[in-house]
Amino acid sequence: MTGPVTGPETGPGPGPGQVAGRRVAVVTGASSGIGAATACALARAGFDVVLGARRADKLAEVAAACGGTAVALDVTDQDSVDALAAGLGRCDLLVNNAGGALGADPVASAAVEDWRWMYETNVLGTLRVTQALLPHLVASGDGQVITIGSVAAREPYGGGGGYNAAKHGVAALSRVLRIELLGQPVRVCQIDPGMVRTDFSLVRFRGDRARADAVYAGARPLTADDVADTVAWVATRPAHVNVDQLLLLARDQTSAQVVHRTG
Ligand code: 8X3
Repeated sequence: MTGPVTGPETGPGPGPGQVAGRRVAVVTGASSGIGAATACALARAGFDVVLGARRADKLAEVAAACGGTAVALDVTDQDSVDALAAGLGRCDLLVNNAGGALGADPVASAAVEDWRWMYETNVLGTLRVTQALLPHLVASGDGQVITIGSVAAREPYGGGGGYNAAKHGVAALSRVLRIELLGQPVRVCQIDPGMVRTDFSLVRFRGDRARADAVYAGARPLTADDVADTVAWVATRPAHVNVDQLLLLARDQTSAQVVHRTG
């Protein structure tokens, strides 16, 4: 995931309507997991990558490993997002990856604060960054927004309440954006992964390692690199091709809670 960049020295050549020069990709939540792997995959694909996240030390490590630029970013803070946008000379691709789940409690007893955190990071965070970078994306002549959703954006499941609501919100935002940008030189894609082995479940279960491991027990989940590879594929289609929505599941998973396990 975080190996040195071995890809081309120059970015993908300018297509019709594209601004010349190396293309710039911004990845949020890039200090670990899918975000970190995506930043490195895009660097290998020839993008200049700007990595945003709150954890500065971890972020600097990942940025150094993939030859990108680390920028402290809190998607729940408008000033932080505005500073990111103001510091960019250009932006051709935005990968909205920051977000996550907190808790798996039933609706009857879930903490409103957990729901608020999920809504702030997933939905409003995506809204803030997208709004802030949209002028750059339009100006690039061939912009693209790729948002990391979830199978939870498509299927409700018991205990998924707050995360389901947040990811359904993200999905609505992404689809509406696609409609509203018709006629503009900006593609919009939502990639919905299922089970991916990252810190996602550890965060969700507040550091309970046994509970987090149980999510993946006996199955072969996707890796962060699998998702990153898909993001890079979407980002390198020709400018007239818009992959609108993509559900990405492990072979061992057919829906949110149907997983084949051995042992
Ligand atoms: C994570 C997938 O099924 O845990 O986005 O909600 S799930």
